[in-house]
Amino acid sequence: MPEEIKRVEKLDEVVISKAIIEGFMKDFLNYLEVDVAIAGAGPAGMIAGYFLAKEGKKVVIFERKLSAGGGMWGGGMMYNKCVFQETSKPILDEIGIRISKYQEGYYTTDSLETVSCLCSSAIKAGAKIFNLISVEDVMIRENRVSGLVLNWSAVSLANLHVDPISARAKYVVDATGHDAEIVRIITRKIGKKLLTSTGELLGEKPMWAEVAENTIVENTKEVYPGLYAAGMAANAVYGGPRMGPIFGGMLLSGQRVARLILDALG
Ligand code: 48F
Repeated sequence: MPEEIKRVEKLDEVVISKAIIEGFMKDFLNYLEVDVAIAGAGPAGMIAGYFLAKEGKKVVIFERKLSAGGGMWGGGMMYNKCVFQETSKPILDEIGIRISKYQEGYYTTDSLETVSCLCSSAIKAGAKIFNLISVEDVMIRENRVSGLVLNWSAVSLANLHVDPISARAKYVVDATGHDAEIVRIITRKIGKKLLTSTGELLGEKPMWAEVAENTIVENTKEVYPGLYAAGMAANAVYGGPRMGPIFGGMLLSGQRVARLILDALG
């Protein structure tokens, strides 16, 4: 005898729609005023969100794309493995990402497992990720970044003329990767006012994994009052090289930015 299939008494499409809209609006309204707003849900942004939320801070991450994870999904040249070095192992262990030792000092992970664990850990720690939303500008008050200006990514994709809305934050993190999009907005609109040697964005240098993986952590700092750069954006701002498909520096940079902001928040 086949098992009896349990039937749900009633399913109303409009109730389903209301559940989505009301649930989303509740979240969205709640996260328009936060301790930390992060642009970009790549590895650096998500791990920063994880460490900040873990300490009880109210954190929101806005991600332009449908999926979080940035440049991690494809490993190196679409071979879906990520490489990590020894120093990043404690973070991988904390997040519960399984690692394989390749040789002394080199570990590999499955890139899909890595992204999903980072994303799930950040969210479970309390960071809220909104996907499909692009940061298109910043708010500045008294020479300090005080929030992000947001629009649906679909608006720019469709080239629509639609005004954005704004979210206020005590601190903002540019974790947008190679393009350092939020820092570029400052240079474009405010001029040579960055906390770099020239006041300008110094630009990413050619591939050199060993140097890049160290400088990325040093370069993770305040770029303009109220605005920090993390991940590849930090090397782009301070003239560090790229490192290719080794990802430990991204996690260490995300952890460092969280520590710096936790100190600043007091
Ligand atoms: O590019 P991405 O993964 O940056 P990351 O965290 O890590 C870099 C590595 O993936 C890799 C590397 C390692 O060797 O060099 O590239 O520094 O993630 C950046 C995320 O930010 C989103 C973008 O879609 C991606 O998911 N993003 C970029 N600009 C915006 C944005 C924006 N203006 N608003 C919202 N999200």
